Amino acid sequence: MKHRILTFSLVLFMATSVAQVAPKPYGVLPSKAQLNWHEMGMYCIIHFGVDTYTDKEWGFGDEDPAIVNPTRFDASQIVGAAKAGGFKGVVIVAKHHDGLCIWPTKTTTHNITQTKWKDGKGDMVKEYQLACEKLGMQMGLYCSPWDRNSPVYGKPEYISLYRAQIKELYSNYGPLFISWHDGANGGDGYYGGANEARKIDRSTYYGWDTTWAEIRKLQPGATIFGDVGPDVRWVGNEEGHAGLTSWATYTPEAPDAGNQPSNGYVKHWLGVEGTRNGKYWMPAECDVSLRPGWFYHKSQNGQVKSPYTLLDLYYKSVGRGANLDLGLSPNRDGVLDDEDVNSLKQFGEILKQTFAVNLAKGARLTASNIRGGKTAVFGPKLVTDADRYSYWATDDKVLTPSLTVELPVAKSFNVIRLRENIKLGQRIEAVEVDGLINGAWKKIAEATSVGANRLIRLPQTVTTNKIRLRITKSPVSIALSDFGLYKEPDHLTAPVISRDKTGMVTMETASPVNSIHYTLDGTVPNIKSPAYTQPFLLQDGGAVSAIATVDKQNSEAVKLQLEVSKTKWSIMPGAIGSHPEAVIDEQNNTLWSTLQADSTQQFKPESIAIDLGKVNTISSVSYLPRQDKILDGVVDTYTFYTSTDGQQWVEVASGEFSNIRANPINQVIKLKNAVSARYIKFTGRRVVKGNGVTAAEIGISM
Ligand code: FUL
Repeated sequence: MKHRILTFSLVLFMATSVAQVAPKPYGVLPSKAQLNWHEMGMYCIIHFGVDTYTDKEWGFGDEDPAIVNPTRFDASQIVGAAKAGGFKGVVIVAKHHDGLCIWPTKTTTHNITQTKWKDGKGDMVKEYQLACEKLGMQMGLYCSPWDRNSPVYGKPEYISLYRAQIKELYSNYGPLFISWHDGANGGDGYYGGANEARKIDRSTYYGWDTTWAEIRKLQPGATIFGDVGPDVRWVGNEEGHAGLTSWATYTPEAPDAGNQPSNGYVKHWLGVEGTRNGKYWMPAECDVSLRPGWFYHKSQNGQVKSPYTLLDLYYKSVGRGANLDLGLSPNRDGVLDDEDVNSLKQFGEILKQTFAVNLAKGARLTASNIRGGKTAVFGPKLVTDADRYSYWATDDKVLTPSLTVELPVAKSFNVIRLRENIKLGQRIEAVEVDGLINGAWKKIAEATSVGANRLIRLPQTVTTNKIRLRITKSPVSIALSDFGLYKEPDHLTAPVISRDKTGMVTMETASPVNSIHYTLDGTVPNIKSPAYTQPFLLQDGGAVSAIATVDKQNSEAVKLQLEVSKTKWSIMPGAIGSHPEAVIDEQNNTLWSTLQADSTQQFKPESIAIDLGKVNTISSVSYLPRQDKILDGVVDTYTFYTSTDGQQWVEVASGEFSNIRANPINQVIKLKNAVSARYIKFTGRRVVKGNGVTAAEIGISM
């Protein structure tokens, strides 16, 4: 009996001492699938389908699958390009809103077997799976809940059909890292020939709880992405950045995939920052496309994001504890254009070069406090061992410790990396970093929220042998797993190109350069291209590309696609609403608005007519929605007209600005045939929200 009491108290003693040693987890914690997701940091999302051939962003659902024929489709080329960019996986859009399934599904005949590709015997999802396996990349799937082809969309039967699609996809294509569910839902479509609008209640129609439970059974290793989770939240923009402060935890207003804050949507979307001490572990995904649109459009060649633009987005997403999901758009042949491949490759190289060596490795690390004095278990050395889960911890009562990093010799760095062991929750709230400069401590950086990853990109390179990290705010003891110092390779910043209202083009650089070279024909400039010496006139628009050079080093090229200059344009009489002239002032931040203050007033279509001052040959027209992230008056159904006398109008384009709610970029509509006209008219026929029409700019290209 005595012996038993002794053993019992020994066990009790051991249990309490272990409990005292390891810090108690703080708040909600990530699941295993979420830990894998955090470790990935970056992946790509691949859009290919009928839209690739119709030149649209959203198909209506009535497209003939026979138009799809990617004769050179090569999943390895696409996945390989993502891998070269440093991405760890790819999400395949297996079905977009148009409903075409790019795998031979049994759930609908509207699938890959109806295409010309491989005589209808191919399976794109399978080919992606094999390419991923070969290249050591993880795979995820996107099967759009909104289906503009399905006759039963909007009815209860559709939900069983959707779940059957999920079941096929999640049973036959290996393990997935993410189950991706977009938030665009309901509206008009083909729906098996009904050609009507079908409204659904986003929060109840899909029965997400049941679908999610099925997904968890089929793919336990996958995180589930939706506008508001449940595992990964949408950051709230398609620009690729999270908030400067970004919490992995989040308390959505209602945890369903359809909830949106009611006023302003994106502007007031909390997903960008998350919620400190939120109810769920639900980190942000930042999705953005390598090109302006998600699908391939030849007209967007030359607008592929440059390696340094991608790098900037990397710091603003992955560097803020979120993940980057970059859109890739295979062309009609079924491969990525060289331009896209090259940008990815160069971006990957910059990342590799930057993060190859942690300059803090081998430094003498002195912590103001070590948990229980146990240097081997919780000492600061663990922050440079490249293990995301081994960590330096402090005693429970020590909330604002500091860590001094003494390098054997002075080093130059411009990136600082911090990580917490997130298995113990997101603990740290704020940090500051000092460098010993000329014998005195000088603050060189500060940040709020650390979490899985925090990269601080310094405005200048710092050279020193002594750095001090101060945790300035934490509600509990800390568990820091990583402290890194890195040097992003030196590079020359590209020139900034701008054009004023009179049509004069100017090129500027932040610091002095030897020369700037440019082209006007869309080709990439080099040192032999004409040198820029003074502003020049470019009223007809076109593509202006430029590089800067210093001592034989070239910057990357920038390209500005300019429309016809609006110098001589005027608004025709009769325009209603406020500031009609704003649509031709070449200022993206001003707007014309017919929104009515009286909220009982209903929306009605409104038009604005412009005199171009002379006859132009118009090959495309454009609408730039308001750029202030407010959705009121943003047009999603439009008509453009032209006229030679300002009285008789001919309709030249009409349709839908797909995805304008989530991605409010300039909407360029190529006319079927170029038109000679002096007058243009734009009509907003439907808006995503509000009781009037707004526009930042209306433009034309020759
Ligand atoms: C959105 C869709 O509406 C877009 O077309 C695109 O697929 C993007 C990634 O998600 O919800």
